Amino acid sequence: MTDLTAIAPLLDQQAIELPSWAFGNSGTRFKVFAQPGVPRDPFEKIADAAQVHRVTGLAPTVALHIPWDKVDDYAELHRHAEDHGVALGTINSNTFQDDDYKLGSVTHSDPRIRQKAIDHHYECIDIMGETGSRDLKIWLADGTNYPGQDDIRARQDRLADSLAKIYDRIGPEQRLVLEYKFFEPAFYHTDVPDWGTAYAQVAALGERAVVCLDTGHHAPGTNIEFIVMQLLRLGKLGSFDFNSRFYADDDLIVGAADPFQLFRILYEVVRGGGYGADSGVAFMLDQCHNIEDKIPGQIRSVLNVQEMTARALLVDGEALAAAQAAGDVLAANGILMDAFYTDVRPGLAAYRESRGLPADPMAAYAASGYGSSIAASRVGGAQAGWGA
Ligand code: AOS
Ligand code: ZN
Ligand code: ZN
Repeated sequence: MTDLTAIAPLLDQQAIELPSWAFGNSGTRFKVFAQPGVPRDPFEKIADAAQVHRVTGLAPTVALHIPWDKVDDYAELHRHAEDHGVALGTINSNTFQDDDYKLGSVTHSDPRIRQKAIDHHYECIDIMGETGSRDLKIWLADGTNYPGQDDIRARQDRLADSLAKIYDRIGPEQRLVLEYKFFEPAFYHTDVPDWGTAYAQVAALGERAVVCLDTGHHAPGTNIEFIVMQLLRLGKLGSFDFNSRFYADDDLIVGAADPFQLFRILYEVVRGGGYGADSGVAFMLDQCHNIEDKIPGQIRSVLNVQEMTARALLVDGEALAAAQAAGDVLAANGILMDAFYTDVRPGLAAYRESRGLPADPMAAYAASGYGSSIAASRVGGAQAGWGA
């Protein structure tokens, strides 16, 4: 068994935010499969998310989505989260489900519609004040489907103008986090398609504007760890939306499709100072569990991140630097691969027990009976809102 004692203090700092929408019914454009026991409101979503934290110690916060998680009293939701041993995290805005936004939201040519989208973000910032959230995450569906449909440069200028108005309202302890995505729902161009555009837009805003990297939002074959390195180097990597994919924005369990890619990403995070409580880089999941059970799906996800983080923390940095300096290509590659191939699972089980957590969180959740109790007591669970 690989002894993880040396990296245990770093493992203690791991925190992975869960998306509230992962607990609701979800699916694809073809079918939403209803599951028994899914939450009927944001309170129940938080109760479910708290189960993930209870058995893993890894997921102390829950991201909300407005309006899917709209409630009358956010202070009450805040207290409810605390009572369940978790806190409310990132607030995600939504400008993609209103007829007015068919041709764009903050980039729309009509100032009335732009203002409506900006006002929605102001509402989100007000909510952040009540929930104690630090981050406003903006993902935009804005884009066009056909060449010539709109002036793509003018849209970029309108985007900058709208973001500046939103950023003006962001409090001194808060951050605006801009997420990029190269396609979908728009298929010719999107207004924030890549890290470079996101970087250019947030750099123009100021220090408290940063980029969110969703691992499913790149063209196949993209070297995502290079982007991680570059954004960290520029001081603009604000957060991750972790998930995995085989084809497009599949939103499958992180680490399921390509564990090696997750390792390479986490290695660059660790190497670039993006890991740890004070790094300013927030780890989040952005996933949907369309066919598998949702709470165990989230448990498996945070454990996958923990496993790959442990492997990344095991890379022998000194030996790697020496091999790199010596130009020893195979030795350098071998050092990285040694860490990747290390089975950290027994060591992590021992680590968990040393922290009063179950050695096997999946088994502990299954044994808890929580899944059958919610299946019996909740009728008419809510849809996640959209196959995010
Ligand atoms: C959309 O593809 C993005 O991944 C968003 O981050 C997210 O899924 C959505 O905003 C849900 O809030
Ligand atoms: Zn995302
Ligand atoms: Zn996505």
